[in-house]
Amino acid sequence: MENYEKTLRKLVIDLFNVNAVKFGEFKTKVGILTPVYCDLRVVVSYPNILRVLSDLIEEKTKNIRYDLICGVPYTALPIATALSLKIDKPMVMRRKEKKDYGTKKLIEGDFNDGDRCLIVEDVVTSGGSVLETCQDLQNSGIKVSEAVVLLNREQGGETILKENGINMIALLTLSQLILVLKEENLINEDVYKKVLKYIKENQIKTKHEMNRLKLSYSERIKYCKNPVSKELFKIMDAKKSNLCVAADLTNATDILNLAEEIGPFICLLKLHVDIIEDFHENFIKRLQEIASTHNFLLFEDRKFSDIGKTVQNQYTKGIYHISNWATLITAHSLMGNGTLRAIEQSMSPNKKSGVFLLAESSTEGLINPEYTKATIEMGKTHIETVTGFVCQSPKFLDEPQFIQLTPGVQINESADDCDQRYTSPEAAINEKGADVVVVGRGITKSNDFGKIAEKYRRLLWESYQNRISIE
Ligand code: BMP
Repeated sequence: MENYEKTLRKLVIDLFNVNAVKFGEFKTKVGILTPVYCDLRVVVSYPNILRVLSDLIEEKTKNIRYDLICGVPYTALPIATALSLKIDKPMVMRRKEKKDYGTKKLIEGDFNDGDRCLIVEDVVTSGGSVLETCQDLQNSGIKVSEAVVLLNREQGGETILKENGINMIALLTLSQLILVLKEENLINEDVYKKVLKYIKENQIKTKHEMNRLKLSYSERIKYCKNPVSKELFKIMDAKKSNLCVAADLTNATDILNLAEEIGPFICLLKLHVDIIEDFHENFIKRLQEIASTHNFLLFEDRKFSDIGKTVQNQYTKGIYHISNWATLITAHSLMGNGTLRAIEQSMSPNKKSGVFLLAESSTEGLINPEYTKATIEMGKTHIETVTGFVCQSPKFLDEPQFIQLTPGVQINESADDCDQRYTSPEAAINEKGADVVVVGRGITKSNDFGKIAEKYRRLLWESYQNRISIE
């Protein structure tokens, strides 16, 4: 084809002139405002544009081998038809609404099992419509691995299609299109910048990005809105530790000795401060020094669960003054949003703080999947406060910014005599979806805290590395 670039440029101007690309403020399907709207339906009225489109597609796909063409219904159907006529290759058509009478075919037209099909689409944002069409074609025995599109909105669709085995070829990207329009003085600098900003800020998350279980801790930092989550991920990455030790001892000196010994191997030290028989402020001061020396965070497992006002008093007052020293705390969701709001109001402005919401228990209690899901939904409405969830299963939480904390882990035991159930370190990470694992008596009952903590750290870290490396 003679001068592909020149033809493409003219196409952009024509699309602008027939209002197939508009600038202003438009609401997208999912309710967000976009400064650019591309509606290619109108090209059906312009045979000259259809002709140019088929020329450009022919040129762009000349190295691809295929037997059939299929347009994604409806807008791309005339484009696919124009291409089919131009290059003399047969088309098939996907039914958007399945017939409930007659043959119930998904795909209309003549084809053979194993035929290779080129998908034609007008605009790709998330790639969803292309994928639906591919699925029906594949279910009918047709092979699909290539899609040609007029406009790539550059919001992640290309990667999503790639994840699903489809190679996308675009005549134009949205940034190329607006550059031409700016150079032709059809849009001003301000509109141009607004669209670029929109593209950058509205990237659709791919399956990989949405799956916390497949991302490394350091990759997840950028998604975190709670400052403690960020800090915790950094510590975990730096120390190669996803181990939280439950220091459930009742003597302050014993806890300090334990903390000294296990300090190098943990990312969190979890306390039940109200079981300590000789609690005093110096104990907290010393613990903070050890935490700072060994770079771990202090975590009070108070499981706040009263009305907001009482929670505020429990969190900030009494003899423990938890809010002064605990970087992390736990809370129940059963009293509703008020608990989190009360905690937020009482958090010290000079210190990073975060909350783990209890979504599931390691014992067989009354918590059911509905409760777990509702707890996670509640947490998502407090993204700046919630670090993550105490949970036992990988199926409830995808979002990479939240950390799953899983207690009930021991190498040797499977239960205690009070309904606690244990799983192995490997299963906690790989089967239960834990990001940070809580080990209590598995370490505190041993006679060499440091040695056994290092063993748990190594097993947990290796399991995590295994989890993210397996496709
Ligand atoms: P151990 O490993 O010794 O069983 O200790 C587990 C720790 O985790 C305890 O401090 C307990 O309060 C806490 N925990 C739990 O075991 N299951 C849960 O569902 C939630 C917890 O906080």
